[in-house]
Amino acid sequence: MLLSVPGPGTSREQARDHLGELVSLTDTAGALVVATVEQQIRSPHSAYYIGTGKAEELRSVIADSDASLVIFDEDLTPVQGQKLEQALGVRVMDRTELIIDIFALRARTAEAKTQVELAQLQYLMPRLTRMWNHLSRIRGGIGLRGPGETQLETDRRTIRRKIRDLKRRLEKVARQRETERKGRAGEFRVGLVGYTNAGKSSILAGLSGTDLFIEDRLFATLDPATRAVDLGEGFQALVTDTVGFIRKLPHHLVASFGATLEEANEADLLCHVVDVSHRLWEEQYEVVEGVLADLNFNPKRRLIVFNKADRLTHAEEAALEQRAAALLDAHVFASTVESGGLERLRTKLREAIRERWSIVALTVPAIEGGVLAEIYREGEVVSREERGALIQLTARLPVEALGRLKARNGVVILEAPVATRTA
Ligand SMILES: Nc1nc2c(ncn2[C@@H]2O[C@H](COP(=O)(O)OP(=O)(O)OP(=O)(O)O)[C@@H](O)[C@H]2O)c(=O)[nH]1
Ligand SMILES: [Mg+2]
Repeated sequence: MLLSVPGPGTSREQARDHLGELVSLTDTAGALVVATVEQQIRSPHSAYYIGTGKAEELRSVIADSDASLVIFDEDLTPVQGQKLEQALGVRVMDRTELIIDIFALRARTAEAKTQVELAQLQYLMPRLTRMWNHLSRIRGGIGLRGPGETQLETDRRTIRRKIRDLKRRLEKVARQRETERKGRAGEFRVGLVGYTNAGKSSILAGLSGTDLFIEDRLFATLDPATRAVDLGEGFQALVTDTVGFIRKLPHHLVASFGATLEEANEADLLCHVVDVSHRLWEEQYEVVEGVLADLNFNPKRRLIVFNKADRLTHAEEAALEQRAAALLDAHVFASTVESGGLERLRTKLREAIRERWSIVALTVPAIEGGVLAEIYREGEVVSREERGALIQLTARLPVEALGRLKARNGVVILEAPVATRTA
């Protein structure tokens, strides 16, 4: 049974869509929905979150529908969860637990599994007492007391140690990723972020012509996937697909997945993919922007991709075009199902590359091995000529690198940068 508790100021339409999202989350987790209950409240009740009267009513819905699990579309404190379970006589899950559960089901790679396990343990920590109550109830003996404080303490210590281990493992993976990224410094990198089910993986599959796991369900992707994409006209980019976001995304998960998202943060261009055919796309857009802000994302360039544009009429697209003009970032319409639906995106990506690279002629003292190495690492050397103690180069370099090189000993940049394309 699902219980949604829209807060004040939630419109009917919004409340219905939020409940719809909870139904698909539940379906993704593999549970069957037998009843849904909606309860508007002004502020959460400290014991049950909902009022005592409502809890009574829920008991009868549970009995009528034969529900064995109540899923709450909010986060419950450990105490609220415990009290509700006692009052309702069935297992109660809150939104965070449900989402973490889906992630656990979906995790395939070692890294994703580690990230999910960390989130699970952090969620479990303050709820240990409740878990123990479950166990003692199952044992069911009269007068059986809960586990002694010592047992609980031992468990807490074990979990704390496990959490530390997992964090250490993830830090190691993060360092490896960083090394990999450094090796790709010369390439143009694009990160795809967005609400779950917006079509990020479909876009990467469409751009790269490779297969990716795509599904009309939530959280199809947990691991970042990077593909080389040929953008035409001699342009190339490395595009990374990432885990999707959702409303009220558990902060444990955001924290654990921070390292994989770092890939998108350091990209040369961050594409925020929006399912523009969704009634609540604006809310979803804000949710994603909120998570990015929480993660301290600070992308060099940004582009909003209005995906699933095939579902819009021309009039709707024109109206949106006007609204989009008010947004701060550049935007583009896209569709992964229409033929040619990604052409405008490809053009935008080529433009972004053009803006980033400059071709320059420069001289570097031959003894400045470090500077030369930097030029080779960051850019592409088109020609090289040794003139005594000086080396004359023509190179294609990122604009940011030019600024840095200018400040180096003996480096002279002979020509004003000319915007150009990569060969
Ligand atoms: N009509 C239409 N459907 C699309 C489009 N792009 C993707 N879809 C569908 O939207 C659903 C989700 O696509 P995915 O590519 O898995 O979305 P995602 O953003 O990667 O989702 P997560 O990995 O769950 O975050 C799939 O059923 C796709 O077939 C589009 O341009 N038009
Ligand atoms: Mg995906």
